[in-house]
Amino acid sequence: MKPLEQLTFHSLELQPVLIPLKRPIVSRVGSYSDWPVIAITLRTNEGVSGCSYLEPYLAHSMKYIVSIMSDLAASKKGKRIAPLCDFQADRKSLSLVGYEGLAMIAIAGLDMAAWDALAKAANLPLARLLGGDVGTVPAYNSNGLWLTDTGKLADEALALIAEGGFGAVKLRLGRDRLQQDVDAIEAVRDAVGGDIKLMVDFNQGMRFGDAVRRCHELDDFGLYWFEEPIAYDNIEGYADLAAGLKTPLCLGENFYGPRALSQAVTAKAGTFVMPDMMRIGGVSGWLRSVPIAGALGIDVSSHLYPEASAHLLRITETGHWLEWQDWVEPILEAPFSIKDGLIHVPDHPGTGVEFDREALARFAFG
Ligand code: SMN
Ligand code: MG
Repeated sequence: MKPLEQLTFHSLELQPVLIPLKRPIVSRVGSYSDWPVIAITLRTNEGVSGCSYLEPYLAHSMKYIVSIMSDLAASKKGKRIAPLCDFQADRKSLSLVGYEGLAMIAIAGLDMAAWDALAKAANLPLARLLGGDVGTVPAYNSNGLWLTDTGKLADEALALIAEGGFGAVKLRLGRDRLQQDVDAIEAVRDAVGGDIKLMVDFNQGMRFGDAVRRCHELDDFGLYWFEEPIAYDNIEGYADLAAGLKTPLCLGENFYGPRALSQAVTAKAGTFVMPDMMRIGGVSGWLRSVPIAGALGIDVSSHLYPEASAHLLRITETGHWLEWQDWVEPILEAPFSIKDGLIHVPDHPGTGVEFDREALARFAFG
């Protein structure tokens, strides 16, 4: 094992893939039958490799992100791996095209791979490198219950629960008419019974006025949270909604960096937050953001990226729910195990993201 201080950047390998989904996504944010992923391998001069991935939703966006990441990589050759320093410097280097969007996404991908390399070099799981420990995190299953045929939701909900002994699942809402959303909720509730927690996600599908009406009409259904009823950046709208509802409001998968999270929680825009590793800025972005929520006593869940997120939720003061998806599993060597609704963070060096190289070749895109 090489001493940590000698870990220096050699090169970046970026492999865009398109993975078929078992249950195609149908939501107010879009419909997808295949899931685009950029597999990232950061090679160091000392032989340790860091792995991470990005899930940028739009297959054609992968070439833009790869291009930004390649430019960032060129500036790092031979330099020491120092992700918290690089996070600041890389953001500054791209600030003239904006701190958010593609710039942040590219930085986050690199950052997660750099932390994975550091943890492997230290021979520690990421949660332990950060001063915490491995163990379990409560998870809800988010693999299905899209805006699909309501008649099929009951069976799907039962199948989702059986996938890992889950006690919580997420249902997507925002159909044209209130009654259609009510029918979907009732179909799932009747099938799973009263004890299963039911999160619902509107995927920004409503304008403010419609959201006021729809959320109040659904406020007595015992739902665990209302996620993103309106456009993600309408922070005043979220604060107005949150103030008038009994059901907790959840947002955050579209926070780009610590300031976005800070502004939202300061404005009381949500009861809960759920940062996404790709948008919050990778491990460094998470470390800089979530203590703000912690200090305010606001619970923090994750969005996508179950492996890296699980490590971080283990060290998050107000860690709440991990969003479980298996969409990237076809390219992973060793997916994390899920039992009794808990994800198990393995006691292995790094984040636990390692690629099945044959699968990467099979799903190669572009
Ligand atoms: C979501 C994630 C990925 C694709 C579509 C919708 C959703 C979630 O917002 O929170 O899982
Ligand atoms: Mg969501």
